[in-house]
Amino acid sequence: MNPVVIDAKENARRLAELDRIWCNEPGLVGQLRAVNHGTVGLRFIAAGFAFLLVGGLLAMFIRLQLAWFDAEVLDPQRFNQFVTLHGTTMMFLFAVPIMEGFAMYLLPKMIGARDLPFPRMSAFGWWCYLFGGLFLYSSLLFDAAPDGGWFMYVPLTDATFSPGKGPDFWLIGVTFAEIAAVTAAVELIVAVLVTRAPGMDIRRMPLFAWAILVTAFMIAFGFPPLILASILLEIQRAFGFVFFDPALGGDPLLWQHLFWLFGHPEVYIIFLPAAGVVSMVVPTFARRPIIGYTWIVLALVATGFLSFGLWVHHMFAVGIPLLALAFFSAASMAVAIPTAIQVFAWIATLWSGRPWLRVPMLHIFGFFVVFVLGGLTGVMLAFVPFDWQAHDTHFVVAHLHYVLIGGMMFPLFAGLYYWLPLASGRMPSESTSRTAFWLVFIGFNLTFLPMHLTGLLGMPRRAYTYPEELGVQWLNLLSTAAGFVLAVGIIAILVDAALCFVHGRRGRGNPWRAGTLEWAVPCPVPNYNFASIPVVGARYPLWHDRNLAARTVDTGGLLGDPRSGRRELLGTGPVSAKPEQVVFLSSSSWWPLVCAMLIASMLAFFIAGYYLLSAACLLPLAGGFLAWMWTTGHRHAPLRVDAGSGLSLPPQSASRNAPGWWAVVITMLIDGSLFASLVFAYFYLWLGAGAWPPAGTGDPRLTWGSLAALALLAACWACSHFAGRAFLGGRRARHVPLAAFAIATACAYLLVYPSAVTGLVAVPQAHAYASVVWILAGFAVVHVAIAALICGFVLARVACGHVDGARPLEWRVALAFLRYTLVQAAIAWAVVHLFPVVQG
Ligand SMILES: [Cu+2]
Repeated sequence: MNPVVIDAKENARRLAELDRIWCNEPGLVGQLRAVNHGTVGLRFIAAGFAFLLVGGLLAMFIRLQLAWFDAEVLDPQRFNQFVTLHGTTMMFLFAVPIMEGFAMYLLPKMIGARDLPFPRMSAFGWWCYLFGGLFLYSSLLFDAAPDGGWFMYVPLTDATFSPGKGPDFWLIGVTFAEIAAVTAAVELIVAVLVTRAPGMDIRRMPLFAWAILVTAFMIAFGFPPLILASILLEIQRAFGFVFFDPALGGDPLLWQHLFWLFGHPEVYIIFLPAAGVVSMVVPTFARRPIIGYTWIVLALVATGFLSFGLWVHHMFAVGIPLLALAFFSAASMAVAIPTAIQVFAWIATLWSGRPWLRVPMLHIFGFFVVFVLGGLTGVMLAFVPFDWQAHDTHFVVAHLHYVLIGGMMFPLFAGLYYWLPLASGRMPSESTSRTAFWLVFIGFNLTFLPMHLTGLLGMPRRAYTYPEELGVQWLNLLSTAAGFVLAVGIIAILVDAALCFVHGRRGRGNPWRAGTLEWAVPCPVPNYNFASIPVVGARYPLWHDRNLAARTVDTGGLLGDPRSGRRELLGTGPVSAKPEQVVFLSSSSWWPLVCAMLIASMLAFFIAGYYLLSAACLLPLAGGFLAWMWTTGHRHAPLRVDAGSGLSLPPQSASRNAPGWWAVVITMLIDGSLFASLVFAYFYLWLGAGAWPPAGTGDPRLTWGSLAALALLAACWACSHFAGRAFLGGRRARHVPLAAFAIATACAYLLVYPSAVTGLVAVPQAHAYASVVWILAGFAVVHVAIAALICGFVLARVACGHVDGARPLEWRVALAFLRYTLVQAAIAWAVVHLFPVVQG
């Protein structure tokens, strides 16, 4: 892979052509259609900070109300609404999306890629996030803001105790915004796996990329339980199903389990990217490679696993068996170990380097102090007796703010100041940024340190006021006053960062003399990042090879010649990072916005109670997605593409490790986690139920209808299997009818199965058993329907000549998804029809 020498005139022509291919279209229309990772990433960051300001404003009202006993700044209901919206905003609309924004903006630059592998999906995710957030806040306009807490515990939030629309706004708005988290998870995992620069094998990946990889997997397994819980609760509220109603076999604790199955990993979903930022900033300012790279990677992975075993520590007070308490208590303490490993590695790196105390480093020191304090109170709370003592007091409020603000916000600001010169091409003001840091640091500690004390003195959390006898009013007044100092500091940082884009001193690229690849892009950053894809030979490529940055503006290397006229990405092997494929990306498009708007109208109709209108939106939505898929990528790519430097590679449609293939694998993991949560719900309810199935549904489980449905699933599998073999063998005359027959059997299943289930449990509202059986069956039916639709789509693609035996990507994707849904439907069948028979 030797670069070719290009003369200056040709180089300039190629750079201009690259710019033409990768730039957004001009004007407002161009902004609405933009899909570039730089644009979308900055949008995520901007929207995240906007939501931070709104959530912070709510916090200021809360603090004013608590400043003195018996204050009447907010009435109790408003107080609950503000507490709910504050928590929800910070968790769902600020902490997670903004880190995804950082990842979307930085990751491709860091791993030497030109864009993320699914640019339209990133744009779509951003619109969903924005609309979801606006949904949540629009509840204030209808005077129907949710007030059940950010954890939305039932029965407080069911139709009996919250008859208004508040919980609906929460459940639907948050789930809508979650689409962004899930799509970003798919996108970021695939980007890290197959679009790294040649030579960046897994031992050379930047630690931020590792952190994002682990985080994205955690999102893939952690968010589905919450999404499922939200869907179940919304179905209970809208249609009277009874998953959480103990009078009819349901269990309110099911909500708590599902919620914290998400909620605890969520803490690490927020913390790990921040830890990744720290691992990038520390070596630069210590001016030496990080110490303990492998240990940090292992710690990240270990944290990812351990964090899923901890959810019950949020439920120590609800009445859990003692053995389980002991296990979750020990696990909660164990998670301190991988975190401590990372902290030691950072400190060791600083110790053995020559630390350079600029503003990003100040925030890192703030992080060390605050996060270690928060970690200590976390270990205290992991002791069950102490947890019982401090439960639902302001001690917990103090702990969680120390962990989350210490663990996330200080690293976030460190990263903001660290990468600001990269994004803006300018330097922030040193004096303003230092002052702002001290305001934040002092304001934060004076706000939350006293809360440990007020909590131990017995001040309950989530209560809108407290009695004078508690004697905590002076401490609360201090907290409130300091809270405003903190707010001023944060606003100062955001204003400073925004002004930097306009008034900052013009810098050269790489002002901190960092060693990682994102600093190799020229300044200002071109839309295509790298004129030719860099080849990496070390963990800190810019320290290893001093000419690398200069070479990235030369078009003599990989993908330097934009002769296809399309957006191209280099695909590499997941472990070795050897070049494997040329990935053709989509450019600007209306479809992400159109699809997000269709979903928004569907959900708006649903909240308003117009269920038929809402269902009617499904048809245009499916059309929108099909049109999107039809116009994706490069439909006539040749079988070999000249990638420059004498390298000829297949396009993604002919490659084994195509991004689309990995995307469907990850999507199946996410969907499988959703399905597993549902099966968990079934068995959880079974464990708590007296009779399962309850009296009155005692028909034989193995009806003819249900057996026929199973037979149809098997027939569909067999046909698709033989169709797949015929397709790869190029025997089209056999493959098309077989595939069509597979689709036909799937459609027959869709007709037969619902009636078989109706025969088993007629009324879903009668009992939790009936409710959960209906959802399991519905889940299988919807999935098989989608799989059939996708298979039909691919058959149409085959007919148009976009897909064939030599370029089988879409066929492989459709077949994998079909088989996955068939297995899933068979498992659902076994749970619904076989399990009651087996357990007698
Ligand atoms: Cu936790």
